[in-house]
Amino acid sequence: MMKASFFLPLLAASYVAAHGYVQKVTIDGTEYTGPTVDSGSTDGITREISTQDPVKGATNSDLTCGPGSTAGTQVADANPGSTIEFLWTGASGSAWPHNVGPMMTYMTNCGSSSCADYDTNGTEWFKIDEVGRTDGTWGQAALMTGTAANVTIPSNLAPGNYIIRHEIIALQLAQTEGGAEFYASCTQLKVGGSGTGTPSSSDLVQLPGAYSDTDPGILIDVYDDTTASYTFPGPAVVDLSGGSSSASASATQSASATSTSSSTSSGSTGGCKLRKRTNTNSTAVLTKRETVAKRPRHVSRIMRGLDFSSHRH
Ligand SMILES: *[C@@H]1O[C@H](CO)[C@@H](O)[C@H](O)[C@H]1NC(C)=O
Ligand SMILES: *[C@@H]1O[C@H](CO)[C@@H](O)[C@H](O)[C@H]1NC(C)=O
Ligand SMILES: *[C@@H]1O[C@H](CO)[C@@H](O)[C@H](O)[C@H]1NC(C)=O
Ligand SMILES: [Cu+2]
Repeated sequence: MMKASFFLPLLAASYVAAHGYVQKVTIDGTEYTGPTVDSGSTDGITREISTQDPVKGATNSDLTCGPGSTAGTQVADANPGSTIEFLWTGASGSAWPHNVGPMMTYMTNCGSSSCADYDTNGTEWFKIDEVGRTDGTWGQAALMTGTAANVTIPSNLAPGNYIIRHEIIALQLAQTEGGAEFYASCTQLKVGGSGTGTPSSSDLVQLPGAYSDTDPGILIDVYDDTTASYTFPGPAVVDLSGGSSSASASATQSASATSTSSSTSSGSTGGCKLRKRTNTNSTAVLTKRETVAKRPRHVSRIMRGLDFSSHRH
């Protein structure tokens, strides 16, 4: 990853408005497009967000499903082993602008009702995938060429209603506390099949809740040592392979929380640790519209060297 020592004001200015969102989700080849940013549309499987701007602060309530997220009226069918492609672009359709930082995928069980009616406030998530960097190149960088991020539904996941949450953390400003940019997107699924795997309580975290602004994977100078192993924030990737749905809900999982589902990953597994949830309130409140908490507008203009392709803002 090279760090240019010069500053390109025109380029930077033209990029200031470009962050992004999930424009399209493709499930086993079936495409689901939209809704677009701030369109007011709820006709889709992916929850609409109010702005393409990043969420700032690890405890921001918008971390759950993105800024001002609103539930969609649709759910998509998926199965254990399904491939889900998340195509991130700018709100205008331009390419995804960032290339440093992890991508992580979580799921939450919506219970017996459709995820279209599910309030995610306080819900508990388990991590199914994480992609870091290999030899100095982040998996996220592939998105800049219009490539989708691909995730596989765990092969033994029990059937049910689930939201799948794809998250990008852009770390180009993360050497300053609060500088990390969080992008999250929630897509509503109904998972079929005959899997038996359910997460154990120690796999479950709240979002926000699982991260801190001083986590080593969130407060980090990614240009310092570009080949250093990366410590992902949040819990370890869940291992559902041994799960039987009756026993695993309270089972204590032993040492090996390995990432069997992590197909595209990174080799940077060092330091992944399990985090206990901090709040056990998992009461599901069924409302259509998620509560919107306004966050302060992101006004940072720190220019600390301009990466060849990612903007600073
Ligand atoms: C995701 O899958 C699509 C379709 O097979 C492929 O074109 C794309 O390159 C994949 N993305 C990555 C990051 O490998
Ligand atoms: C749990 O959440 C429900 C619904 O939001 C709320 O009524 C209840 O007070 C919460 N309990 C705790 C312990 O936070
Ligand atoms: C989430 O629920 C908690 C507890 O019921 C409540 O205090 C909080 O305001 C809610 N947050 C949002 C964003 O709705
Ligand atoms: Cu951005």
